[in-house]
Amino acid sequence: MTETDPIVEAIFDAVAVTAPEIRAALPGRRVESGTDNPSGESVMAGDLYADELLADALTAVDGVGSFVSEEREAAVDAGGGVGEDAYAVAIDPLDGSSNLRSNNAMGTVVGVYDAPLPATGRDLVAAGYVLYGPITTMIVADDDGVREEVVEGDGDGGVSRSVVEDDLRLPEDPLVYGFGGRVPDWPDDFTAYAREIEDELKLRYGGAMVGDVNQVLTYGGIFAYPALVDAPDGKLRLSFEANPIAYIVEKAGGAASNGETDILDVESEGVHDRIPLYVGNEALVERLEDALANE
Ligand code: AHM
Ligand code: MG
Repeated sequence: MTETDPIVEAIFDAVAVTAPEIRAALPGRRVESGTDNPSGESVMAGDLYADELLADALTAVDGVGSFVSEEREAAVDAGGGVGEDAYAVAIDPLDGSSNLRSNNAMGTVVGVYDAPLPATGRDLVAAGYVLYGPITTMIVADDDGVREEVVEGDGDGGVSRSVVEDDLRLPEDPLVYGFGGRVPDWPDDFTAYAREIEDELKLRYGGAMVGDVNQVLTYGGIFAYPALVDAPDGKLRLSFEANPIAYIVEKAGGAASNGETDILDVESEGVHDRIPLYVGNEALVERLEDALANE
């Protein structure tokens, strides 16, 4: 598929239209909703609001066959079989929503699959994310490459999408790293790798994958949410987080691994499966794989 795929364009139009509305609704939704999601995590009011808005917007798009969300147990049938002519859209509505309380970055992650979920990352035809930073930006990746757009609401329910970078590539000389979890929970081999990296790169960790990966896309480097001693599958979800981010970073010339193999090749058993994620400049990801293989 290419950037001219009208269904993919309509999907990202719909995501962009929700962005100013989600942003405007956040100030009143910085509290826990009182419910847990299918991954057993506490859901913020902002997560629920974003999920509902995105579900309505995306199931209304012709060519979206199903809507699958990190916040929902089951897929929403949008009235079309998923395949070549209708896609499954997988959404993390508000990635990094624990940052709501501290007012730091967060975003919306989008994966467009041409197969029903669970699927592999090879079934992605496009992926992207909205980043709620000081500016609302949207990254869109497809077969043609990776673009960065600025999304602005017109105050009347419409939005403009302005491309500010039409061929985003990871810089060759990496500058930054960000690793999730607590050091005592990391396996020794990953800790040894991290010790090397912290002498070479600058720590930039904000606690929202979209924000931290956006720094890697901008400056070069590596982001990881590693396998943990007591949680070998890490924290991030394959369908909603790891696959879309892997697709984007690989289209930008980087690499993405679960520690052993390309994330995009990993078979998914259930839509809420977790997976360790190591993503960034190819040389850094290869070194990581070597470090984990030498345990
Ligand atoms: P979420 O989708 O429920 O917000 O969880 C995923 C987030 C990622 O954005 C981020 O990389 C990670 O959780 C941060 O976790 P931690 O607070 O353990 O560093
Ligand atoms: Mg998330």
